[in-house]
Amino acid sequence: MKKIILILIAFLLIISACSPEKNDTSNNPLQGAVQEFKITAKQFAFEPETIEIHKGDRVRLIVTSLDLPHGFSILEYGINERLNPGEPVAIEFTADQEGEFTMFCSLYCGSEHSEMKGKMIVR
Ligand SMILES: [Cu+2]
Repeated sequence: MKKIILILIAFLLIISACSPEKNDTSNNPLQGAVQEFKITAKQFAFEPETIEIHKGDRVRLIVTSLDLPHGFSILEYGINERLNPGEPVAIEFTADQEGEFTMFCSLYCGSEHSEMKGKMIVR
């Protein structure tokens, strides 16, 4: 019985010794920084078209439509917002998945709606 308690205590010590390390990386100014991007949407493009961030970054996108209602979506991040013209929408998330993700208009806005895309690169 005592052995089990000792093992449990050892286990807890290992866990508590590991978790401060995790906190350290998230406090690392190079890794956990907030990256803010101002993105505009209009028929039929986003500007900038490509954004690059680092895995672990806290990201704030401020997206504004300049003409008609558009949508702004990044499926893999569960993002889908409606953009009313002239009303900035703030979208915040942590870049926890690495790769290249399509950001696209999710609200029909005209003949080239399906071409209205951009790219988010998370390294
Ligand atoms: Cu559209």
